[in-house]
Amino acid sequence: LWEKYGVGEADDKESFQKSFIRHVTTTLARSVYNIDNFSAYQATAHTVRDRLIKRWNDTQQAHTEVDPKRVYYLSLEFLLGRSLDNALLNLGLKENYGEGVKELGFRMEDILDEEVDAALGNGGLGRLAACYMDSLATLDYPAWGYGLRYTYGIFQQRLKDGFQVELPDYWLNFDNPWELPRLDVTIDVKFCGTVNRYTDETGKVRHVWVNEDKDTVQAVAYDVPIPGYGTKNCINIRLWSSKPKRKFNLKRFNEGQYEQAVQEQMEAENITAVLYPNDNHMVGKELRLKQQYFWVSASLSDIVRRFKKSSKPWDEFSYQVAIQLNDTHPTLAIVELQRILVDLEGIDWDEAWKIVTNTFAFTNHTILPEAMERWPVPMVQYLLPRHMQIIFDINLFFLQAVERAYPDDRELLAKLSIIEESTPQFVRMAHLAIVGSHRVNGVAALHSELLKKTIFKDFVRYYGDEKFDNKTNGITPRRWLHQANPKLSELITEALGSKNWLKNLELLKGLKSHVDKVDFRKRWVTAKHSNKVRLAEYIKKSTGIIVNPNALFDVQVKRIHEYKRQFMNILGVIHRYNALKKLTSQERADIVPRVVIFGGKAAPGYYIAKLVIKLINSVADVINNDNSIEDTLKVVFIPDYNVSVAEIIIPASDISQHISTAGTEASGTSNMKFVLNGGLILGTVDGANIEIHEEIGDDNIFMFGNLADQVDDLRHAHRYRNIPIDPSLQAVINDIESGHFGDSRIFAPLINTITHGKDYYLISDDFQSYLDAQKLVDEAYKDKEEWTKKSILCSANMGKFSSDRAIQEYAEQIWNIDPVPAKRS
Ligand code: 26M
Repeated sequence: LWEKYGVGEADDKESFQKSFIRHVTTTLARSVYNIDNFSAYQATAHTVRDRLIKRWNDTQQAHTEVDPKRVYYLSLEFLLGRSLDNALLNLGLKENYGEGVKELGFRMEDILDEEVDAALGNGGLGRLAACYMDSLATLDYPAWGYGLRYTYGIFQQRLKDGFQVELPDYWLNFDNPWELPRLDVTIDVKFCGTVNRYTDETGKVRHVWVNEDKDTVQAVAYDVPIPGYGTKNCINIRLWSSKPKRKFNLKRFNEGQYEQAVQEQMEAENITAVLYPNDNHMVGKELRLKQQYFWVSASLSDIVRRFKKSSKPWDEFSYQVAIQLNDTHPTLAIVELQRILVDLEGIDWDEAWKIVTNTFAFTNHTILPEAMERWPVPMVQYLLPRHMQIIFDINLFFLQAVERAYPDDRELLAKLSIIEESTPQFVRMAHLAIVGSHRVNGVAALHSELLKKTIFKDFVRYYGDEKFDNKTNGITPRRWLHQANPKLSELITEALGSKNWLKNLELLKGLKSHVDKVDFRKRWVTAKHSNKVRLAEYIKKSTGIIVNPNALFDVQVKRIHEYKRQFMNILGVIHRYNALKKLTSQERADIVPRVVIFGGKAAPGYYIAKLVIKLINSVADVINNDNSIEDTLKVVFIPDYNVSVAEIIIPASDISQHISTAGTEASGTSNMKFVLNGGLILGTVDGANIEIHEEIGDDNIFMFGNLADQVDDLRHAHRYRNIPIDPSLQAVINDIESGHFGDSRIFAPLINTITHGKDYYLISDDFQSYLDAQKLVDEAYKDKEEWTKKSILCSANMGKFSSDRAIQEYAEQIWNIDPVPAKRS
């Protein structure tokens, strides 16, 4: 049939052009004599979409035939970025289609640049989910993503007088070719109501949850196809959008209360309106809890419906279904499945609980106490009365088992309890997630160890440590090297003799034998240089600042957070500036010029993080306009850091900073992206930095600072003893306080975090060793040939950090799933 109707098969230039013109004239209803870049983008996107749908159908058909165990990745965030370039490359269409648009008078780069990012995530956790979907598709695993289709993604960042201002990200303003609305897949989701007890025909006590129509909302599915690289497989992310079940309150309308008549409708639509912009920080908003249940309920009913189609008995559920919880955000899924099995299917509690725990596994992404999800019991009780009962029962049976194992340890019961016995009580979502899962993992070796030694220590004591393991994060080399850095990708392919490295990143090891070839190094440097020119142009366009592509590009781009210590970075910049000013012109001639580049969003309510942005911009203003230092230092804050900006910044970096206080950054994933692109890193002994160090060796990374096991003692000392501030740091603080960077009063709360606070993130303790490490960077960069060798060895040793490796570990060790390749029809 596909052949007969000529839908979405052919890959050649002519078929592309035919389809392009058809979409311009029909889908867009435009004249072919009047196509702007945006229309060209839409027509190209729709042409690619046709091909995606074909593969997507073939993949679903293969899954239906085999009916394998499937994995469901539940994530409130999928930070996909743009899709067109990625789809063209993964499908192998880029060359032919590039020729095709060229003949029609367009440049593919301009077309690609028309796409808005799908920014349905905050940062690391959301982007990780996107990389994992790419790997699941590439490795042919039968997998689904489930998430929410937010009307507004992460806010857009502008700068005004150096301060961050937030603009809404209304990304669906124009048509979105990367989603397939499934108006036929709708699911009712209940809220509030009451629970009735009854005795069923077998004499068993059962519960039924009933509510009013006005408290039910409808979930509508929107499917986002995710193509694998070098495979026919194309998997699906199902995003739910909320809409009212009861269309309109006619009674209210007839009473003349128009506003009230539409209010219910608006409240329903509100549920998926906006992505919460907090990263590594919990906010206890009721609407956020409603989002979580709405999403979990719709997803589980979809999953259960699919399972029921195969008519297998319930005790085979966990042999057909694996559900991965991306942090605690979907933890209610555990309760919801238990409710479905017990209340709706009439399965005995214990049997149901076995099915539930064998189905779920939980990934923790942070150890920061302020990020731990806790929900007030009265709030859960009001919105989800039956779930609250079930949580209490889960907790009771769990604590009874603990009590049997440790009859004399009453403190242990309080520590392990899912319920925090405060006023009001709280539900501890991480505890619920651990109790309801068969496996719990951290995202880098150190992080997973710290979980076992600190916040989950008591659970390790009870369950033993087999339940807790590590799955070090990974990134997709398709987007983060092949797509973002085409020049380097081409050079690597040529040197290795094939593109196989894109599916087996360990093959990059083959680059090692090229390190000593002068010509290869020259081409490596040329690729890096052209990326730096591209970034310099972007900086000029987005900030007006002119930077020298021959300078050392020093980059820190990530969410702005105290634990990530952008503050320490800018304090170090001030130190450097003051040192440069003291030099004579002759001495300055020996200095390697530096461009220090920042980027990242602060949560709108995070006052201190916003002050850090202001300080960076104030310091940049002074330094960039001081001719006396003769362009040896420039400071840039690139606004609105997002996935597509990252794709320009990362390949252009010489050194990037990953300088979190030891023990606070669970993994970090941009560190992997930088090194894969031949950028060196300056980092603390934290997260995945440690494993990157192990892989690339001492000579190719700059590590500094106190270790995680020293942090507690240092914090204790800051709290209870008078620790003098590091003298170099004090000098920098004095400089800010003297008004050198504008009215210092606005920075007082920020400076206080070090001087009058407890220096919780240990900037003073690490400052000297940070400056020392920076000095080593300056020295090393002077020897260009040696630096280039380091750069090559960095990429060459990054095989481990492919998301393919990570996904294979999850698939084999946690999910127990096998690949199901789609057949070509
Ligand atoms: C929670 C409650 C209410 C509103 C928002 C949240 C919330 C949202 C995102 C909490 C945490 C969120 O993300 C955490 C995160 O991104 N963690 C990062 O995960 C990466 C992938 O594993 C790691 O590499 C980073 O180190 C870690 O900070």
